[in-house]
Amino acid sequence: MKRRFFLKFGLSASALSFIKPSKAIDNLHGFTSNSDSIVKPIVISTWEHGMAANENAWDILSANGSSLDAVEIGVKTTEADMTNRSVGIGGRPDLSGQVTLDACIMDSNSNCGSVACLEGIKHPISVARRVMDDTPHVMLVGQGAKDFALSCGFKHIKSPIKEVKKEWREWKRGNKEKFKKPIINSENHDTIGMLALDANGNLSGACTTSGWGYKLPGRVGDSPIIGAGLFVDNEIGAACATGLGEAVIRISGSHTVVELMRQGYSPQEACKETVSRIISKHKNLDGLQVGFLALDKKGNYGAYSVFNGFNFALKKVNKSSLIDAEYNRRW
Ligand code: SD4
Repeated sequence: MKRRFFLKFGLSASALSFIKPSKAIDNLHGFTSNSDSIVKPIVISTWEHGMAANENAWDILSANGSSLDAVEIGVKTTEADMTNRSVGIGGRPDLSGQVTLDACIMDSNSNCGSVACLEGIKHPISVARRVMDDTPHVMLVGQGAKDFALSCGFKHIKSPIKEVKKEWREWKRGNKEKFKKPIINSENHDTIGMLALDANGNLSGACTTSGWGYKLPGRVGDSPIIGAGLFVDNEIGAACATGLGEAVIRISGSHTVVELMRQGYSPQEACKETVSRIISKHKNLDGLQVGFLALDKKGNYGAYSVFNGFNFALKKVNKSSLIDAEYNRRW
């Protein structure tokens, strides 16, 4: 039955790739909109914790600050929340009990910085920004990322925190097998990805996570990988991903969303088509939740996920809301 459904969907997914974008291409880069009005500033971010993160980002955006500062300050809110089990030091550890963090940031000039498998630093997003601002590199990992962070003055924080250690011990007792798929939407799916368009019309994005809970030590997900967990092209739009990173990496998810917008897809259509690609590449969708969020140059936004349950936070002038994303199927 499942296979039949997959075949059926596979067909509709490939058919979808031939659907013409709903709006006409109106310039050389293929950026499209039916309206000339631009909604800015605006910030959107993944999951409910995005509400608080957006508020802090908004403080920057509403004061004419840059989208780059806004997304960094915004996601730091979630990183600092020790009750959040999927972002920052309070996040779930790997199989060996160590919390390792992934983060990246990208600005309107296509500058980007990233850290992966970083341990013991409270704000990986700010380390990623320092990689971007202060080094000729894009990505630092593991001990190298940590040494760099310490050399920049970031303090080492002992992790895992007590509560996380306790939860890990309990998890280990109940999970004798070496490796387990995450439970959709209730485990491991709370990465914060944030996209902002500032008053000057410039886009930036940030993404930060502790990754797949109880992952194999050394595992890196999509979140610190430019093009997978996050991508920004200031001519077109920005996108970020949440969910099972392996599936996102396989199709360079966020880059795909932005490239579809370049072809004229709306942010919503681009997220939907990218989810279709993920679905068409996986025979078994068990545990495979992925959600995409996108924002274009005119402040249009969209989101779409494989399964129900994904939501995102939106903040613009006179509006702050949590929105349920559309999805392909019910979990
Ligand atoms: C990862 N994509 O490490 C991250 C996890 C995530 O919402 O997004 N959770 O695969």
